[in-house]
Amino acid sequence: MSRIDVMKDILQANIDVADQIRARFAYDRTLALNLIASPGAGKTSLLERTVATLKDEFTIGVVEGDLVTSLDADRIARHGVPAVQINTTSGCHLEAHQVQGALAQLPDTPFDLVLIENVGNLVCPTGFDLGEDAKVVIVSLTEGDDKPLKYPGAFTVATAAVINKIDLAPYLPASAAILRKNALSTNPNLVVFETSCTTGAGIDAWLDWVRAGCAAKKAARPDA
Ligand SMILES: Nc1nc2c(ncn2[C@@H]2O[C@H](COP(=O)(O)OP(=O)(O)OP(=O)(O)O)[C@@H](O)[C@H]2O)c(=O)[nH]1
Ligand SMILES: [Mg+2]
Repeated sequence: MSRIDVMKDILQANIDVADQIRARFAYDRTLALNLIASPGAGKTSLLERTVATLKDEFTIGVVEGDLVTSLDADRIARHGVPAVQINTTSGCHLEAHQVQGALAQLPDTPFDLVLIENVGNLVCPTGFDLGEDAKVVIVSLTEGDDKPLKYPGAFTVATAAVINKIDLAPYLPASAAILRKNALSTNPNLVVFETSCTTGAGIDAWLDWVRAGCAAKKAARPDA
């Protein structure tokens, strides 16, 4: 068997499990978002902002992916929202069977919203379906405004892009406007947000998008 055949088998096996997750989320009418970003872009900070406000409106479960430690799950749990940490040891992305195992450890309740924080990496997570409704790419201004051009895959597969750390704009050569333009040149269908998880700027627009996604999922037929 060639290396390409092995990769195809791995990806197909992943899709089979992702389909099972998708079916469960469809049955429960759960909106699932898969957050992809470089290390330190602000994935957990955005999740903290999200659960802090939306936990009073929706039942939320969080799945955290990191090589080691439960630091991120601990940050979410401090908000009183259930979070399960996956440790991939050396794996650079989450796979569907890992997420399925983590979901089984969350409380046995139909969630309105499941948030999955992928391993910090703009490359490998893009190729693995986790049964989510949408991938969200987060890119911080500190990384430079050229990232959508250099790592187009993450922006191509995403439904939404969050440009984070805009509070640092005065100190950086990067421009949020150029980052937005580059993101949209890679994927014109992206919904783009500009946020600061530190000051809270732009977070309301992000939260409204998540609310709308939850409402759309609730209204969807289970087999849709
Ligand atoms: N100035 C500023 N700092 C931020 C912002 N968002 C996050 N940070 C800081 O950036 C650092 C990384 O944030 P995290 O939320 O841990 O990033 P992450 O993407 O979850 O990181 P990994 O899980 O390690 O990949 C922390 O020190 C945050 O406080 C922001 O909008 N502005
Ligand atoms: Mg994190």
